[in-house]
Amino acid sequence: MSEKSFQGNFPAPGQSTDELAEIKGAILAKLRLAIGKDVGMATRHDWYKAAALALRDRIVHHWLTAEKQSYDAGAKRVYYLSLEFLIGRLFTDALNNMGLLPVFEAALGDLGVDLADLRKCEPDAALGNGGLGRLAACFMESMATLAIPAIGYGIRYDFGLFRQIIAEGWQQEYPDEWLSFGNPWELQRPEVVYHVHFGGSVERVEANGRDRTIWHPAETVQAVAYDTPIVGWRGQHVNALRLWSARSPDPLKLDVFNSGDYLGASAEEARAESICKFLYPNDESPAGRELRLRQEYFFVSASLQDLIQRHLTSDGQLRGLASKAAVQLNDTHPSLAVAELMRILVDLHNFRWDEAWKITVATLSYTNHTLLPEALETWPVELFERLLPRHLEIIYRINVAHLALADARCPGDIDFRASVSLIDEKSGRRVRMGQLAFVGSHRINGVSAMHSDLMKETVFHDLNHLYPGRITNKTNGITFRRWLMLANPKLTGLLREVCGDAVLDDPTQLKHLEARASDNAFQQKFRAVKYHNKIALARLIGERLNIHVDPAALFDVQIKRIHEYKRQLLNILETIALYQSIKDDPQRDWVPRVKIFAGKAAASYRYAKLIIKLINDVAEIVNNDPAIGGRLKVAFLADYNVSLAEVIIPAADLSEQISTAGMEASGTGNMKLALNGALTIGTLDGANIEIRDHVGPENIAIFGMEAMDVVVRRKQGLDATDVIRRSPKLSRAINAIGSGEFSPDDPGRFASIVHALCYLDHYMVSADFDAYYAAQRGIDARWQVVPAWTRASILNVARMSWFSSDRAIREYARDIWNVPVRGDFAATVGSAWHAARSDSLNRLADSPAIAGSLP
Ligand code: 26V
Repeated sequence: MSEKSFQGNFPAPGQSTDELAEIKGAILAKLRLAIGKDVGMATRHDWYKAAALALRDRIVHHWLTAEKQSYDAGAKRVYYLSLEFLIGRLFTDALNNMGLLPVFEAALGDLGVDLADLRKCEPDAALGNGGLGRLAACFMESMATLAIPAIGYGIRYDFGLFRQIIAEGWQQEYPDEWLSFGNPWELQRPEVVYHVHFGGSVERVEANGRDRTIWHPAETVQAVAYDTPIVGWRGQHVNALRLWSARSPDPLKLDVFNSGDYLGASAEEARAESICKFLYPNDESPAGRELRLRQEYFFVSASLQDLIQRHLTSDGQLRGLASKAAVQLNDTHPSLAVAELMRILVDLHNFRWDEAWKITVATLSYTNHTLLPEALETWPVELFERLLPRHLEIIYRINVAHLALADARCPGDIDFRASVSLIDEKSGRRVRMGQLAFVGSHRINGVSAMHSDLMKETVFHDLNHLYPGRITNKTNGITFRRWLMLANPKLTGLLREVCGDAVLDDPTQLKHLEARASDNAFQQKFRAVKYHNKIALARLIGERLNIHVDPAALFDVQIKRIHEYKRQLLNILETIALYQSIKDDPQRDWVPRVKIFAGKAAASYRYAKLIIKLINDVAEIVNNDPAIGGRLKVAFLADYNVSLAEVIIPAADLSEQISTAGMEASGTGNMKLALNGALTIGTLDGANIEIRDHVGPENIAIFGMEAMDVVVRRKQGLDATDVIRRSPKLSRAINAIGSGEFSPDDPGRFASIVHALCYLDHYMVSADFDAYYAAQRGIDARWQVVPAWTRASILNVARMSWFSSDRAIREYARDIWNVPVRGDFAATVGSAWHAARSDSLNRLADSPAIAGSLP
């Protein structure tokens, strides 16, 4: 490192020389004192860590101030309980929110280090499966932005969601060792440790004329806290994401150890630590997976102990808990909170049952994220009894009162009683976590208008009758800081030109774009931004897959978990039909398309893995067929994660949201893509419906069966042979798959897919094919009229502001949590704050490609 670069050049505009020098000094100090390297020895990764630690210091100052303020004010706090937080990378997110991106970039530049390069050293934190986990991450950022005092509680998994590698077209899974290089964001809190108990027996004793229950557990595990600061937009407020790690309270079992049995001594430790070893995938029903139930109780117990201790420290008693704490259950995974809070209040703090129940219900609320029957959590009573005997008793007692209410509401109605009961008596005796969460919560929300309506009509129909008014809708949202500003800095720059800097604080300012939607000069600039982003994605596809794609082609994107109901199969069938049509008529002016897929299949979900193989087999044939002149390309990008999404989404022209109607609770990728100017082709499902309402029916392509049609058709039977006979394109595409055209090495490979399409079309792939194919040709026609397409794309951006997670969180705060939120920033923070930042963002965007997660 030369002497000259230490002196630096000019500070970035808006940053003082003092600040620049201070940041440089801080990074160098971290490199020496925290990493133990000097400049000459430092690797890129060392620099990343040093910079991250220097940034963390600055965040921590704000964190402590925010913490003290809310504590002093006795403010109500939100506790967001979630087994998943799909965070991605934090470095540029935190820099951006702190307003420190330009000065860090300049400081690092002076030190001879490229910030864009460092960004790639950070592994994606993939502590989630998909939508539910990413929503939790967006919500954490919005709660910090709105200055809501909040803590996110979850598990610090040693391994996140598996890494996906595609080998000869097949998915292979590898462990995600995201912590192997350390994690500069987290602060271990060795003093924050709770005991979590399992098993044993329950004893009834009488004391002071009252019956008391004592649980004598057989096993104890310690939960140790690790805090990650989550900084809100403009850095004014910081909240903690507190993740629990498990360890044994008696790691070496001294008596065993002294006897020389070292292996036996560490067995208990291994058993305790297994709780936080890995994240469970969304595959078959979790029933029978004891470790998953242990994870659920482990994090619920530690989190409730933590929040109760905090409450007692400030308020001294638990009577007013609900006025100071709002506990949000992210799906049913934390449902045990209902029984655990009752246990704490009744067994440990001597509350009367009825009073404890009032406190519990007033404190808890529950978000439902899916109606898929196979995804609704239940646990065998026998397992519950063995692992959590006292909790099972409590659940039984809750059920007695609850069923008495049911009997009073619908006397003699056995079916009603069975449907609302916390215990399912039909398929072996099982505890129903959805019913438990519902009964123990004052509000239950769905995640899109349609989903909330369906909750009332289907799964929770009878509970809604019994507790009317509890179900409410809170349509999902996404954080615009990550999904617009950071992912698409060029578009952000353009939006600032048109809407003013206020758009950074107030997304409704996007409406000013509308006036420019048909303006030719603006359209050109808008298209140039999209083209720039498409070049970056084309480069990535070239580097990773060795497939050459033309950035001028229509980029057609389907990125999400692979699941039958999301219907990647429908998309690939249409791809095959289009391929066949181009071959039939090569002279026509076909719109060049690139079909881009990404997504992971659960490791045990064989059919989903076969769909991945089919996509890759089709890609192999289509991409190498000279007869179609490169007008159709298929690219499956491996290892879909948050960072990959940040590259794909800004480059998309067309967003595939084609789930079987009634099956996608909301979707949030649909929002990210529309916000970045992709037109949606989709079914009337989840939040697609609200997206249509906002962007206007003329700016979205809706096709296919509606939720009611699906119900009716399923009742009629699922045989699709008639549909196929009537659709020459579909039958030809299915025949091509069935005859081994795409799998000459193994012609029977996709026989199960062909069979499902013909005879068990549960997901309506065959039934919706013709409508989908026609909608796609409609897209082709629209694409060819460039000004009209651009206008629709601009109007999508202009009209998506409502889908900000800030809006969603404001609604939760007002309707469910009863906590105040900070008003608009324009009023509270100077608007010149970010004057210099877009340059830095643009430079980041120009950096070649994302690096894969670290090994
Ligand atoms: C769970 C399971 C478990 C068993 C078999 C297959 C399967 C498939 C899906 C799921 C969903 C788990 C919950 C979830 O992630 N839901 C998603 O939540 C998002 C945020 O609310 C929402 O946007 C998605 O539509 C919804 O699928």
